[in-house]
Amino acid sequence: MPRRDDLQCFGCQTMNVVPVLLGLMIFGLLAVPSPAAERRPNFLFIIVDDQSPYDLKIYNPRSILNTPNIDRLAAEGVVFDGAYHMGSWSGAVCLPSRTMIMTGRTVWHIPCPGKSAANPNATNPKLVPPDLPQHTLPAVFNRAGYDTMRTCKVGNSYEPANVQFAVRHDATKRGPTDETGSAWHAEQVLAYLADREARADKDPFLIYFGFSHPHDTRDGKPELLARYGAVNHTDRNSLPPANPRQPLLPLNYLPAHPFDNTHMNVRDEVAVSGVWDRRDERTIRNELGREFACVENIDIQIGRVLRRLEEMGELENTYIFYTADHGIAIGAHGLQGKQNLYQHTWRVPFIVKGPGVLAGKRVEGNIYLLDVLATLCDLAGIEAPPTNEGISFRPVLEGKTDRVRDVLYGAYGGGSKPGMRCVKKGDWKLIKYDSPELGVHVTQLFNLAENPYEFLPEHRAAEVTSLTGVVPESHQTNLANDPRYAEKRAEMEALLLAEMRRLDDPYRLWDQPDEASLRGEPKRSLEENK
Ligand SMILES: [Ca+2]
Ligand SMILES: [Ca+2]
Repeated sequence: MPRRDDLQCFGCQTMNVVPVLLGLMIFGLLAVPSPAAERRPNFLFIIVDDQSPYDLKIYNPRSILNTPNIDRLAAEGVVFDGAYHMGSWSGAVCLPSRTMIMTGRTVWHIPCPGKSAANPNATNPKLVPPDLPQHTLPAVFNRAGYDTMRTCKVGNSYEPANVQFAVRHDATKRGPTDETGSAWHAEQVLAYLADREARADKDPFLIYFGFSHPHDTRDGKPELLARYGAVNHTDRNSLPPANPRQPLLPLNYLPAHPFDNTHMNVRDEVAVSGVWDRRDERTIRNELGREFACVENIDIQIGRVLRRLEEMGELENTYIFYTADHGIAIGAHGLQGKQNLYQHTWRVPFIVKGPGVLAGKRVEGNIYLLDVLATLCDLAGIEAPPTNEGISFRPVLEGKTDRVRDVLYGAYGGGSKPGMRCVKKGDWKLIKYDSPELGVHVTQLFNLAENPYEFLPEHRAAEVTSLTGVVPESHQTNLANDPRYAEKRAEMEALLLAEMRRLDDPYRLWDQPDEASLRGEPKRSLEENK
């Protein structure tokens, strides 16, 4: 790059000869500081359906799941230990989770499709802006000149955003073959990239690369099932065969959840093909084998797309995100589904690799999936939309800070209301379960540094430890009613209430002040709280 005074001098001397041509040349030199800045970055946002971070070796060293491509992304990028979805007011946890990703808004500030009143705030225009569709991920990136493309499962997401992707190939693919399974989603992306190459399309792209698996039904490909000793079990009247190649039970496995968590009869807990209401060792280990077979296939498909980007010369200029819409239990805490707030389900896997992103870095982050929109905008040099409530975690990706917030809030209210709430700060986490209708009033307090698997007293039972091989220490338990932690519990209870107020949670729990009575209004009846 010539020095500025050289340019001025060069311009003075030659201006009389070919002024227009040289003027343009000089302008060009000044306007383009470096070749790298000419190209805007691409985005490949990979999202899988229902995956616990503990499936993956990067989060659980004892996992036998083989994911070389995801591991490579982790080695070349930033791995988040503190990535969460904010929650759900529906048994279909996908729905609010994916709506939060598309809108960058918090869980009580997003629309709720159809006639469902699952989110009581959904019809309040002050809390859920009517013009929200024009401020969603595809709308914002379309306006900024990006080519937007998506493939994903159908349903349980925010359709007014989905329809705005310029190219869209959605289908629910949970079968055991390439045409009916995860390979289909990869084929859509590969065909899109081939088409761009044929047209020599140089616009930057945003590809939303969604998979339908490992959400049930977890029908794996035969060769991958064999690796994990699993079968696509369909007979409700028999148990799947035991096989030593199957993944071990989760460390926090229980044969049943110790109490009614307000939604024990939800589909995921009683009707998933292959598991149903069973929690025996053979059923759970086989189902984990199926889960792993499905995830390994996803990893293979991701590898195909990454290789293609490399061949096209686009890989180095592409930010790659890997995550899931929420976690899943599959035997942990005696649960099967995604309708709870334990770490295996509230947390999500989250990896980012790309230009300027630190390599091989591990961070807490304390991010929500709803921060993705703000972050993508920040990385693309686009202003986040006015409706956005997320925080860009670009400073975390670039090593400028380790986290974007200190307090995390989670909600689950898809069953009996109000349902479950949790709050986390540092090592401490409070979970509360409330249903006046069911007579459920339970509080759990965990120190996650000492008890990362959220062991309960039931995890110490002989019939459990004989299966898991783990005997939790006496302090690795629910500390909510331990007088030594009364002060900590009070602090966490206050934090939870503050978060519920801040986020317009329309409910209050049994031992929280009733906002209406504080205002001198009559206390809400049970019926109104439902
Ligand atoms: Ca899901
Ligand atoms: Ca284009």
